[in-house]
Amino acid sequence: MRKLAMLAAGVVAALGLSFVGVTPGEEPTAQAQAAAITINQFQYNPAELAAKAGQAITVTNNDDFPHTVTAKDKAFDVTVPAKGTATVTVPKAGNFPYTCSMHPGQHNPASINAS
Ligand SMILES: [Cu+2]
Repeated sequence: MRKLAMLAAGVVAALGLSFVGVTPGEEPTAQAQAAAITINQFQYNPAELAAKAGQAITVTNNDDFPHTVTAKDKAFDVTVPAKGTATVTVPKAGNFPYTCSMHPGQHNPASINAS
């Protein structure tokens, strides 16, 4: 009987710990929302992306050939392999129009607005 009581206490303690682990205030909701760009048939989507300066932006290329995400002012210049992904980081706040250096003029106008 004493063993059973100790076992029950252990279960309660374990449950108590797990409840502490899921306290809403401890969830990482304060972090910046994930930012992402998808390239489909030469189209950057979304055409205008809001992000934070320094935030990692995942770019997914669904096309069969590589593209780039190249800021007009060269603040960033990333090649995204065919059927692959790359990460763009905007170094500072501001509005950064960008295009693809491999197919200039063939992509939709796009920009990242970093705050
Ligand atoms: Cu391109």
